[in-house]
Amino acid sequence: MNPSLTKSQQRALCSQLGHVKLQLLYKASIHGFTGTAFHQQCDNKSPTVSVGYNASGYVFGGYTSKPFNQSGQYMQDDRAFLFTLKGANVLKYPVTSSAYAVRMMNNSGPYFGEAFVLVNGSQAVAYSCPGKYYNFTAAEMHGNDLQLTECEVYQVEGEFNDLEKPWRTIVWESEKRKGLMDSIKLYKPTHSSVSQARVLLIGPMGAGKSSFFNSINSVFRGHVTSQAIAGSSGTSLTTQFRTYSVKAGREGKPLPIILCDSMGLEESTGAGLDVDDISSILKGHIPNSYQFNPSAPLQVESHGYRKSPELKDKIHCVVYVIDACKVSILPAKLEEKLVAVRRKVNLMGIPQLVLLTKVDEACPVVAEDLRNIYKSQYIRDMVQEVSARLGVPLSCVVPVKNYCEELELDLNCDILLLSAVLQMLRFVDNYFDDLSDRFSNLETKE
Ligand SMILES: Nc1nc2c(ncn2[C@@H]2O[C@H](COP(=O)(O)OP(=O)(O)OP(=O)(O)O)[C@@H](O)[C@H]2O)c(=O)[nH]1
Ligand SMILES: [Mg+2]
Repeated sequence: MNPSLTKSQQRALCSQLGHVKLQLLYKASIHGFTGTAFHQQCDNKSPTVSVGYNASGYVFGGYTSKPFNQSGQYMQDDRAFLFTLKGANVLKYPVTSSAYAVRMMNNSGPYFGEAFVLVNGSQAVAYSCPGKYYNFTAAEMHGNDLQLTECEVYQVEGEFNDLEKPWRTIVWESEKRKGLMDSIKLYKPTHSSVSQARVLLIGPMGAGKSSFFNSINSVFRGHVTSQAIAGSSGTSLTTQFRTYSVKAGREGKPLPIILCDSMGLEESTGAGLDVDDISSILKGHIPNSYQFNPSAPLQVESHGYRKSPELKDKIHCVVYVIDACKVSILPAKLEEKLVAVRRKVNLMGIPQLVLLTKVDEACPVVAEDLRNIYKSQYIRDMVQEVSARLGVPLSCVVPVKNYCEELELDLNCDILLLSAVLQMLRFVDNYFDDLSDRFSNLETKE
């Protein structure tokens, strides 16, 4: 039985209910547009979301936390609401007299107050009469088209139908953190002319690029620091190209990795980081502290343009930083920009990975305990979606939580952050390996 709600519609509804999952119980086109069929599939099930579809393209329905039955009684439900879906948005019409939220009628489908019924009187129709006890506009909710092409009821499943078995294994112990830190400290690029790997962070504004550098810096400093300015504003907060070297401790040596922070990508053309500037960064032409100007990308004759960059100035790995909460609502224009960037990066043979940030905001189970990250079905779905949207393999997506409000370090947070850095360094190795392969191929040809 296939749900008619698309993944993004399901996600939109779930986000109203606290990141849960929907399980299809009843589908009228299969079980029948009758009260009997509906009750057979749905009685005693709760909470539920009932959804009607009409030929005018409207998707609308109601939520109740109470189980269905056939008693003819009203059920009190403070949480009940009716809704209509507008793209990825849910317009909600909450119950106005909660004592009459749902009525348990045996000859009909889901019956909300006296205002809205799906499969009314065992027919493929909806009943709609705004007022008792829900307020909505019929035109807005279903376009006044009451003929149903489909009706479905989903059970809302709680968080802890989450995965029993994690989909990636990770050890959450302090030796693991130490091991990761040591591997990073001891890392050496395989190319002798380069002492530090250069990793470029690209992504929509506010995705957490600057925070990622701050977080890595914090882990090695031993306490939370915020050297790069992070936060939120209407436009990108970072307006300069900054190359940050991370030090192993306050007086320590610089680590063999440089994180390059860039301005955020924006949807509209002429705003945010320019795709031409990205090319110049990748090739190593853009100097540290360069002030981005979205309306005029850096030119060969511009001040500070590095004319003959060496291998150490080029980017060795590109990291797309994406906010886990915004994956499913990534604007098409932004997705296009990212895909265009990816094409350029691919052509230049630079390895790339996706850093999925804000996993704590995206999933409450993960917020509660970061160790649930690889058990959360929701995060897994996000990883799959971002992988499909940007066209990168699943194994190239790494979820992290940046430090943003805490003052003290947290072991689990560190382990995820450090694992991400190690993954970046492995990708940098691929870059140099590929480079020497190409070089030796050239030599044999000559
Ligand atoms: N909860 C949570 N908040 C985060 C995380 N990462 C970043 N933030 C917050 O998101 C906001 C934006 O983060 P920044 O690091 O400034 O984002 P940016 O990508 O550098 O943004 P621009 O420079 O404006 O393009 C800040 O308020 C951060 O505290 C995270 O993993 N979890
Ligand atoms: Mg920034």
